[in-house]
Amino acid sequence: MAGKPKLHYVRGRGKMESIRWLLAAAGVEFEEQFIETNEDLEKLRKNGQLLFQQVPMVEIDGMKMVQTRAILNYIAAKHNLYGKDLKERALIDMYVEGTTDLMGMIMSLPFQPPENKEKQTSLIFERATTRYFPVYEKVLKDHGQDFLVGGKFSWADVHLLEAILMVEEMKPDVLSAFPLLQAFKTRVSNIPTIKKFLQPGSQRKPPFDEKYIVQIRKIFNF
Ligand SMILES: N[C@@H](CCC(=O)N[C@@H](CS)C(=O)NCC(=O)O)C(=O)O
Repeated sequence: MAGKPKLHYVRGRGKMESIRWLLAAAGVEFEEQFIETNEDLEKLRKNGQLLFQQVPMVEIDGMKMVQTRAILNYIAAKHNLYGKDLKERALIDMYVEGTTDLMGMIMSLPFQPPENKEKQTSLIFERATTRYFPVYEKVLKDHGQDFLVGGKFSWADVHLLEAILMVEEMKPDVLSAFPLLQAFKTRVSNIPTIKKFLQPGSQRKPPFDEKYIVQIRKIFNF
């Protein structure tokens, strides 16, 4: 039997967090090897472990996978969270890319110059409530099903819940105009694997704090 996947990344959310979410949702236990210093990163690079000299890197099924999207695709397909046919997969891809764009705006916020932060924060709320969340609310309304695609729990649901919780950390009432997304959030949060991941002490990571941003800058040299 293959061992547990081993995740190589910093001790924070970043690009690895959606991978942690997806593995957790699939009920897969995983190990984490944290990169704490630039030397740790350089060691991985020098050992030829990182195809493009970047992390996330996940050791899984005898591979050393890099590129976040490739890793997520592999896990989703392997654990049957990627639709039943090409058209469902296309929908899942579109929904996931939307939530990825929204989460990308949030993830870049701590790295913005201070004078940009207020503007960027307003833009995040505007995009969440006028561009992204209305789409998912409408999808749920139009088909009347519990999950976004094919009436079955998929990667798109996992990713949307992750995005909702990220925006709610900044603005707790952000779902006030989206009743179906509120119900969706409760429903998906109560799926046993997800419920476990949402408990304190799980491998889910907190948002970056200022101290951590300094460390990240040192690790990646920027
Ligand atoms: N396309 C890659 C980008 C990965 C990436 O930008 N990783 C950053 C850390 S989050 C990194 O390793 N930066 C160092 C570098 O690019 O040299 C992915 O999605 O995984």
